[in-house]
Amino acid sequence: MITMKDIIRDDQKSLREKSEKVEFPLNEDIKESLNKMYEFLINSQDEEVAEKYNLRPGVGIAAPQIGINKQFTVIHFEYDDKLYSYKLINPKIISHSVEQAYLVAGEGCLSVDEDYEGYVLRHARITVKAFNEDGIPFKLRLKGYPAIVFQHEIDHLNGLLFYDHINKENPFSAPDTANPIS
Ligand code: UDB
Ligand code: ZN
Repeated sequence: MITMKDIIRDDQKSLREKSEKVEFPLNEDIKESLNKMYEFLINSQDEEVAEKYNLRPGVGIAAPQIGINKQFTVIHFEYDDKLYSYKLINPKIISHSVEQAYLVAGEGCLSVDEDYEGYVLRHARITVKAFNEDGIPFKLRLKGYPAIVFQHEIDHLNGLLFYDHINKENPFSAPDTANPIS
């Protein structure tokens, strides 16, 4: 099983590389990685398992975070009574709002052990195109917190970390038009 010691931290430069597209049909290694990443999210959200193995409660994890620089990510969380549970291969934001949004509490990351305070400005609404494990394309329209999570994970596939988006001079500045999400 994946535990925190398997997760690549932000002092490793592989986390800053752009990941390569995945080819279909998926090979067994990638299928196994997807399953292990999903299992990590489930385990990390289970209070007993998380305590036993010291797991942070994850809502998403991207392949570069386990040392695989390929374009896939797994997302699993419930929000507003809706389940967001996806294995995304070669995901891409194909359109986004001009309007921005940010989490009032800021962001963290499984790959970042320190706290970085400040607003992470992101697109308020996105349309993501991705492929499932069988190579079938699908699109998702997301807003609010789910849109933040998907952008955070897709950023990892491009070598970006949440604190890259924090304004260094003024970490808690945001345009009046940006949506605070609490
Ligand atoms: C997370 N989890 O998984 F509101 F039950 C974060 C960590 C870094 C704190 C583990 C998280 O926000 N969990 C959470 C939030 C709730 C209620 C709850 C659990 N990530 C994913 C990550 O690092 N992926 O690479 C960081 C999130 C910050 C904003 C979006 C993703
Ligand atoms: Zn992250």
